Amino acid sequence: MTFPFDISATDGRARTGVLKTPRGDIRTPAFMPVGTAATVKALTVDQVKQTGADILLGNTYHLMLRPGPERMERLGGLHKFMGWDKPILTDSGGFQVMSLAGISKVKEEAVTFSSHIDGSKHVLSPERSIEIQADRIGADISMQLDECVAWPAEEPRARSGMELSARWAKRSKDAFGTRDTQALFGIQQGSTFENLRRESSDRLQEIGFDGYAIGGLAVGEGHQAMCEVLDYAPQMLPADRPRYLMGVGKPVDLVEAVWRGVDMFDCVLPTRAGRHGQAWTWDGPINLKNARFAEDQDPLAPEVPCPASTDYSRAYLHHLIRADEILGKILLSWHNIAFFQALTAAMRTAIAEGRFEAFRRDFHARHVSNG
Ligand code: PRF
Repeated sequence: MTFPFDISATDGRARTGVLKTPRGDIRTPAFMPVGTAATVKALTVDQVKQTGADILLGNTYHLMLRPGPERMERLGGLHKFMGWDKPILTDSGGFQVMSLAGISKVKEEAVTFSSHIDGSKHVLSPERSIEIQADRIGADISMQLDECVAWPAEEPRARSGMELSARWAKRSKDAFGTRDTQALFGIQQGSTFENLRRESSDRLQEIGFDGYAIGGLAVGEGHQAMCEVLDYAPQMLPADRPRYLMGVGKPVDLVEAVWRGVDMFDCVLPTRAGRHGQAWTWDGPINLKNARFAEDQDPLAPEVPCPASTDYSRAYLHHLIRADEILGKILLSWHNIAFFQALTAAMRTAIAEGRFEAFRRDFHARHVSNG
């Protein structure tokens, strides 16, 4: 049994629908706030819920190092541990090993790495990643272990990463088996090579997954090059299953990816930017640290429903950020997550009403021209 995915409307390549899970519906296009270490940084789960988020992302890499998978299981799994009863998707760990761990080594059997916390050595195989995600953490959606090749890559290197990811896809699926209440997504790789993306998606579909992710993008290639890959990559994946673009992105990246047929996203941008004083709005990003806000009594962005936007002045937020007050980080993280949820909600409505092309044009005129 796979999670039903009901696409209620399409508009060009853009789609809107609902991915139904036992822990609740995920409305697509969906943005998943990142809860790396069993918390969406600076926010309570109740605050995250108030932004309209249907699903969170957790990270195998961080949780296996701390508090550790076996302890997590003894504590009843991640949902109970962090007090979030809606769906959770976990990333498989390989990408975080590449970007965070000390010395790491990728071999056919597994990836070996040293912890960025205490230098201790760890081994992560496709089978162990599935065990941690599905059995110890209790993720609703698990991701296969993959190898994300750094950009830029020559074709032979991009091919070897794609082929290893395809072999790990099969091992991940065999380890996962078939489950009634949990899903497994495969991950397309292949860097910026269309032939490799094609071969990757063919091999994934032969194995069969509940959903399909596009990995290996937003790794330095830039918005233009990413859009060129998205001109073909989503179309290679099954139309009747959710498509998830991993680790993306800025609001304009989301709009352009939805335009090209992507359904799901995750990114640290809203929370990370919030902690650094950056607020994302319909008129583009603004940095509250800027001296021009010191005596600005206007609300931050009255269209975004959250306390930072409606209850306080820009001058107050400027002061909090300048003074490095913890409330500034909380309010701006909350605001940014609320804006990303407002953005995906607006895209869902525009697609349902058959006016996504106009929405995209207006978004560029208002948001991107200010970005
Ligand atoms: N693979 C996995 N997680 C990821 C990525 C990937 O390629 C990316 C790339 N943007 C972000 N997170 N497993």
